[in-house]
Amino acid sequence: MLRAEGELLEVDKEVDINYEIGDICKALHSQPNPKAILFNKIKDYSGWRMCCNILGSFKRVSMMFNGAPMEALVDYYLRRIEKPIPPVEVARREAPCKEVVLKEGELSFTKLPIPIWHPGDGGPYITLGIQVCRDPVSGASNLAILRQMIVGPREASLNALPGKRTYIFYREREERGEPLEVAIVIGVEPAIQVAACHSATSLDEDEYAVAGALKGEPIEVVKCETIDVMVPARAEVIVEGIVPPNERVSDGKFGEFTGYLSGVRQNPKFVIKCITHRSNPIFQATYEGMPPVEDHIFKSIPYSAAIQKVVSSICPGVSGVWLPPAGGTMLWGVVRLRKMYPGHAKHAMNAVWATHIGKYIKFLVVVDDDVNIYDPNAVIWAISMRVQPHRDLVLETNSTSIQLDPSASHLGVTSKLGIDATEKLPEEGGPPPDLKPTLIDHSPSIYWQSICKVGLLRYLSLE
Ligand SMILES: Cc1cc2nc3c(=O)[nH]c(=O)nc-3n(C[C@H](O)[C@H](O)[C@H](O)COP(=O)(O)O)c2cc1C
Ligand SMILES: [Mn+2]
Repeated sequence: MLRAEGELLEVDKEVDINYEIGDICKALHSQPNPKAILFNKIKDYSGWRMCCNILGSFKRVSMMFNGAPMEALVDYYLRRIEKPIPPVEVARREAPCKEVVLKEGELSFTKLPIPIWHPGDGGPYITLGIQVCRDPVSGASNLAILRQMIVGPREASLNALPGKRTYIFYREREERGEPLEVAIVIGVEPAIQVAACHSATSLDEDEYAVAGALKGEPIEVVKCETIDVMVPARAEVIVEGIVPPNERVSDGKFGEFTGYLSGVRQNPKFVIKCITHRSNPIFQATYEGMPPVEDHIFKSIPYSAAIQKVVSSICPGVSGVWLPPAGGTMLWGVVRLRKMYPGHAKHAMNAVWATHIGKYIKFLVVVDDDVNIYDPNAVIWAISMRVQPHRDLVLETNSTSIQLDPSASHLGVTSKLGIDATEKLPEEGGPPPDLKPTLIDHSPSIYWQSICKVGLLRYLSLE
């Protein structure tokens, strides 16, 4: 499909997983609308191919949603996930991900083409593994994308940040002295990749059902060989394993989604129990680094949607939330509001900051509903023309941060700025009605009405 749409670069030149793929991907990202890339020949890994940047443009993300324009994707996502479609189990022999099952003596991460991405990284990193585990109570499958550094032939770190579901499940097991069973799934269809960044509202929400809803049909899943976890039958590679309690390994440095190398941290340890893969496997990976790259682009849809869903239910008038990729899809947020009462924009800010993903937003801008929240020019216009800094800023200190904010003086702690860029009511200190300038409005003009009716080119007899 990507090939037919001209969205795929196919590379036959042999490439090295150590730094070369990283450098190529970095260069790819400096091009406008970077394509997906497929490496057909990988040094020392004959029989393997590698794909990167599959969902690294909004055009390709929108292919999942019938080609909807970027501005409509969050609403499409929310509409699709309203009707979860549970997965269906298939037999082992029908699961392409089990075409090859490695033997005990072969169980090593060195069997897989895992790149070293940036100079300065602490080791090879799996950057687009989907980590699947289960809620011990309901059995619901949980998906996540967590970077993993290879620290030994059978060992890798697991970087589940505090508050993530994977972290909660691991800590629950750890307190009981038990391991968490985790499968790393590599090479998945877009619906699964996006569902792995879904913010479930409860621990028993099955994220395969979210992936099914996004796809419009059930995801086929199959039992693992050695652990009680279900994995997508059509995946390219499965690494089954456990994360034992009370063990930590050094993880880092790594060129992160902030554009900075992160420091070394102690993270839980993943240990391999089994590896299976297709007979002609494609290893999927993604380049992390200076925004915007694939991580920021596709994640903006489920993250913005998660906040919008909760906020629109507790604050009236909120019709859009957008986390732009340039802010790391986390540190900068924009809210579109139809203002109804004094202080409404601040109500909206507090609602956003109260959500699971929204609590990480450091700069939060609220605009009126005549502003396109997806257009940075429009947002800068609103801030420029509708804000009085002494009146319209909210500063919060000692608040929650992403752990990786390179500006923070304490890990996980940040101050936050809310910018109320809505037009102010008189009660909010806005201009009194007799002084209030009005926006240029063409609608009373007969010419404007004709242009809108037939379109500019037709109006000019150019079409
Ligand atoms: C490419 C990529 C890498 C990510 N790496 C991490 C990571 O290392 N740690 C983390 O906590 N979240 C990471 N995330 C975000 C999580 O995948 C996301 O928040 C997910 O919903 C967490 O799932 P969970 O709450 O089920 O654990 C990453 C996202 C993407 C797209
Ligand atoms: Mn999840």
